[in-house]
Amino acid sequence: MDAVQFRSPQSPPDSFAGSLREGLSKAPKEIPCKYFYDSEGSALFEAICALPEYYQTRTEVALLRRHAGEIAALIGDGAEIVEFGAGALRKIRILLDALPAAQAYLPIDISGNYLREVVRLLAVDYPALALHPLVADFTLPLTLPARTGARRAGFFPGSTIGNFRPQDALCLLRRMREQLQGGGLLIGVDLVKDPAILHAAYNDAAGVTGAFNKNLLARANRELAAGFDLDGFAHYAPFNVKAQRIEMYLVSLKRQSALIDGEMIEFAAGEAVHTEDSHKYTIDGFREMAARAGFRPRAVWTDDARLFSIHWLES
Ligand code: AVJ
Repeated sequence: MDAVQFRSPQSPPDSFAGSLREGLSKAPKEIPCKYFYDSEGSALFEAICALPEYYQTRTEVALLRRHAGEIAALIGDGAEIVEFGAGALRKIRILLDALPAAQAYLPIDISGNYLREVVRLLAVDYPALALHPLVADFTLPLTLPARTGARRAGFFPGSTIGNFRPQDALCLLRRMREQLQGGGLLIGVDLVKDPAILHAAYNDAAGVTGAFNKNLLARANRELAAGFDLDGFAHYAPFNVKAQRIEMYLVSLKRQSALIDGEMIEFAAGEAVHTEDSHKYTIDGFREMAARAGFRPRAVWTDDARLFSIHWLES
């Protein structure tokens, strides 16, 4: 008889334990990148954002600051801002400071704890703003409450769109367009550039990105007592020129095994676990994709070195 039916009940596939078991049972092995962001992982990501090699955050923040007035004029007064994945408060604050007449802020995030903190901090500085946090995975279909503001505008900074394969990114943009109920989307998109710059950004000298990648294993040890030997894995993040994306892997340096959610997972020496894709776009390539998703690409802002872009897409 199949041994499966005698195994203890397993965790649901949408939990960390269930996803990990499922992803590590595949060939090739993978772990969904959304599991990077527990509190340790979020702190490591904050550290990445401050790295000299990681140009993205500081470039996007500078663009938001420089063009905040123009962006605010496009969004208009009395708007309701929907943020897909409540990221760094720094960015939404730039937007809100430029939009004194904004009516409401709806951050959508999988972490209820993080959302509570966001709301607590913003309530102090923006007393006139209605705050409607939504604990949800915005990558899954979800119905937003009916619009209360004069209009709705979406905010999706940080080039999180790069984590999705182009086909999935297209679907996600389509869905966001529906959720925005006629409103526009302000979205940050990392650009294709010299591969050496990209490579350095994901292979920093201080090893913070490696620690961020390995946090998936550390998290499995903390939450699931998986027993991973962190030194038994290498961080590997090459730029795939043809697919225009950084690919991140954890490579097993030896033959080893780990117990995940009741299942013994074997790793061969040299076997890779795919942990993240970070797609890069040209400005025109991204505008084309947005148009295919039903948006009308309008303004786009970029820095002199063309490292990063922010797009305003109308419905
Ligand atoms: C948050 C998805 C934009 O792809 O650059 C940073 C995550 N991974 N270093 C990115 C990340 C490794 C980041 N995003």
